[in-house]
Amino acid sequence: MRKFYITTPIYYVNANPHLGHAYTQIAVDALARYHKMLGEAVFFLTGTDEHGEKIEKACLKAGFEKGKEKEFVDAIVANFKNVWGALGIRYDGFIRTTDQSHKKVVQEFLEKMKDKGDIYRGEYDGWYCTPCETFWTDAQAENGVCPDCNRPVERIREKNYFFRMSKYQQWLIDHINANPEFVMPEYRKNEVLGFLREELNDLCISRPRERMSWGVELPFDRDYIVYVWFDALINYASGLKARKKFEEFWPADIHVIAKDILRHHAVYWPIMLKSVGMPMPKTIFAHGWWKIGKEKMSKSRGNIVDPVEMTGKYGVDPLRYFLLKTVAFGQDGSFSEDVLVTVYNSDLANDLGNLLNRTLTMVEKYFAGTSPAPPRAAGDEEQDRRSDVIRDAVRGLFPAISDRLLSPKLLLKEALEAIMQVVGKANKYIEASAPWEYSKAGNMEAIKLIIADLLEVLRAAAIALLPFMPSTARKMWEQLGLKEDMDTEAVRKEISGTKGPRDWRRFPPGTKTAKGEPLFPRIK
Ligand code: ME8
Repeated sequence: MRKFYITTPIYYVNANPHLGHAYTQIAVDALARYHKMLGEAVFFLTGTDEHGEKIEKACLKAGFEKGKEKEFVDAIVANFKNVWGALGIRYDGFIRTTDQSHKKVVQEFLEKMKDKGDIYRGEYDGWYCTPCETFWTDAQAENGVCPDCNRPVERIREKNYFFRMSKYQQWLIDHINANPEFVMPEYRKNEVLGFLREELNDLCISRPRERMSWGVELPFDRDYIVYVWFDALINYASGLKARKKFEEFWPADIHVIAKDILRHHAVYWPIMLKSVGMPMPKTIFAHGWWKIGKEKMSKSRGNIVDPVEMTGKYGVDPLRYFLLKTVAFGQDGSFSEDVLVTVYNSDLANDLGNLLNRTLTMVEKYFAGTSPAPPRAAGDEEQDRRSDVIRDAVRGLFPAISDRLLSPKLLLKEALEAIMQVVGKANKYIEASAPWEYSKAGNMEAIKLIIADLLEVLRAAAIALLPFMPSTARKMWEQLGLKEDMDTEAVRKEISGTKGPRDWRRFPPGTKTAKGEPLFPRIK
């Protein structure tokens, strides 16, 4: 059985999650669900990054004394888990960097690196950006601000431990060039190769305990705490080890992140793995940012959108759909509630919801709520031709989805577009076929053909939507009256898209349909 290991970043717990975090979760959830449907062994890891100066400060600011950090982070982690639950995120592992099992793995990594001669002691004299938890040189932090977030940096002069990254610079360049899918999308790969053109500095990987004590101790010097990014990146290994899944799932197939943490993932992380002799991830995929106007949505800017508030207003699946359908994965998007409402009304209420509603209304009207057996032909050549076009569209749907979702480009938007194109074609098919005219002319064969075709489209669309809008897909299935369990392997695996005659006419004739409430009532 093929295995598929996919991860999200582990988020800082200095505040509750916002829409940007929800975006990564939803995208990874959809991909993990898709791979599970294919019958692969899937592990989806997420979690929280709980150490470091930023969390320590947030904790003090929230009124918790030093030493009470765990109480503070426990409360926020509980909120993260609640939000993921509310958004229908089904992860397989949740790693917290405060887990004992994680700390142990971090220390093992450091011991190995030390043994290899990749760690040495020196003096750090440079800048530090606490919001980004990142060290910068004089040249990088020109004018005293962080080149990533533009906030003031702090001068740090302290004895510390360093990791010999420079030793691996050429190896990393060669690895990226030899593995074109290692950093995706391609424009991000070029960005990484761009910063690898400059000489790589060794990385400071510790903080003296008297300056910053909230973290994992260096195993070979208890006066020091591991640099929080070093601690955090190792979650991808410790998260599997804690669940005894390491042997089965290592290395990651895809680490999904946003572009703000590309350098940490595409430079530090591979070099750390190389140093300890572990296999490399296949792909590091950096998606774009959700912005408000031109500004990145972030806690510190205070321009955040609460995903739970959005789902309260519009529903979980519409939010999932909107986030994945309106922005190509990799690009930035500008969030606007007005656009969300427009997309909801046009795609979900008018196209998808309406197709289900119209079709089931016709099943009731013409066939007393029982699905007709498709006739061989409509007794009208033009109608037969239209029917063939719809058949081909449905047959092409699952292959189109696998082309897009199995592509290293992770074409989530395009996969949803493929589904919505078939839905759009089916709505047009109703207009072009005008069953009400056949009814007047007494051609019931044509009506049977049209309805059977539409039910076929809806059944396929429900399966195709499962990774993206799981509860909508189930509601569609229920209203279609389908008795097969959607969770059986036979049904779920249809999505893998082998072409052939069995892909068509899977809707059982004689099915009692169960038209219900509209899936997506229009929003005024
Ligand atoms: O960076 N648009 O944690 P973090 C899109 N702990 N995605 C966004 C976003 C936005 N406006 N804002 C946040 C950290 N994200 C580290 C990671 S991993 C070993 C350690 C998402 O809480 C996106 O996935 O700042 C981004 O990479 C992540 O949240 C950063 O979360």
